[in-house]
Amino acid sequence: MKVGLVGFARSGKTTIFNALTGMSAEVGGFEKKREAAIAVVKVPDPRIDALAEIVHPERNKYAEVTFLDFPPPEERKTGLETEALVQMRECEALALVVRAFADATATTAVDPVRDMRGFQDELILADLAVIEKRIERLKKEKGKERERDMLDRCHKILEEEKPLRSVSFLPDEEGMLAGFAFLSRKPMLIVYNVAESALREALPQEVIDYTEREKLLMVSICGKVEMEIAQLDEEERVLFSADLGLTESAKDRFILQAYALLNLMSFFTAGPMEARAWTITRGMSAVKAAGKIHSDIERGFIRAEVISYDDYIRYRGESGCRDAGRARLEGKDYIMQDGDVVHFRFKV
Ligand SMILES: Nc1nc2c(ncn2[C@@H]2O[C@H](COP(=O)(O)OP(=O)(O)O)[C@@H](O)[C@H]2O)c(=O)[nH]1
Ligand SMILES: [Mg+2]
Repeated sequence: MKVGLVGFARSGKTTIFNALTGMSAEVGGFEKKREAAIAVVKVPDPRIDALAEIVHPERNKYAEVTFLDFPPPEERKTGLETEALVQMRECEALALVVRAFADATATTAVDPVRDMRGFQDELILADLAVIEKRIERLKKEKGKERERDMLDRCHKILEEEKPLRSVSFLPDEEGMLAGFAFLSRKPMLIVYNVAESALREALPQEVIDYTEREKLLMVSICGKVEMEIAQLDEEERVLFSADLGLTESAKDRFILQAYALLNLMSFFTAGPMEARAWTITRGMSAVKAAGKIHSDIERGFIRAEVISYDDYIRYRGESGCRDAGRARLEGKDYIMQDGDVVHFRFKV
């Protein structure tokens, strides 16, 4: 999963990036770079460790999230940078960092709702530009009425200052839309970057109202504190976090919300080689899930041997589950459940 950290300059993107990844990219810098910094983190999942205790695999493989930290737009220039736009379109989700802490060097007062709206507008403008260019093109081409109609409809929605995320499309439109990778259509998580002094305070009502109205999920993080925590060693981290009343790290909370936002879940494979988590969308069928591992397995799919996670742990692995009658054979259309431990049978 690829998540882009976006937002206005000095909202704390790089600080949050460091908090989430344990990196130490330069904070407060006005990077000359135009491309995003990239880091990959493992998705913490204690279920993998529990499976490994039973099968003793050679290695554990966790799911991964790639974070991109976007540089601020060039000063005096409006709009998003072309280079950044290309990378943003490749992200599966955006995390909009909004500043809710006072900053002596900031040129504007703290106003998260203004910033959320403002950035949303940037995304809408970027999408409008793409649509207008494409519509011009299509005027010179014959046919493609379906695409024309769809783009006209998108144009209208955006002109009303609404993101494409807020409306639903027909399945064949979804197919046409995919190639455009519209930014305002991407799932977006709000990262509310609070001041250390406000860690225990309730969120302002207007922020709650706005995110509810726009149906946006939000995590509240104090970037500065979380970055310091992420850079401590394990033992100090536990002590320091407990002191502040933080039970889960920013990374854990963020990833949980990102999974919810993208409607994701994990299934597992466990054997002598590895215990491994695979991330899929909820509601996916067994045959499609098999394709996540390898297209050959999807093509030659015969059946899936499925054990629910709880049973796997209770009966200490596969043979125990078989003896207890807890190992199931499922067909192509079986809907995968979170935590399923699976063996796919397939012909080559
Ligand atoms: N007080 C406070 N300052 C922060 C917090 N997060 C970031 N900052 C400061 O805000 C400034 C901009 O942060 P940076 O991460 O570089 O923002 P970016 O431009 O969005 O990447 C830096 O001086 C940070 O130290 C926070 O949670 N609390
Ligand atoms: Mg930065």
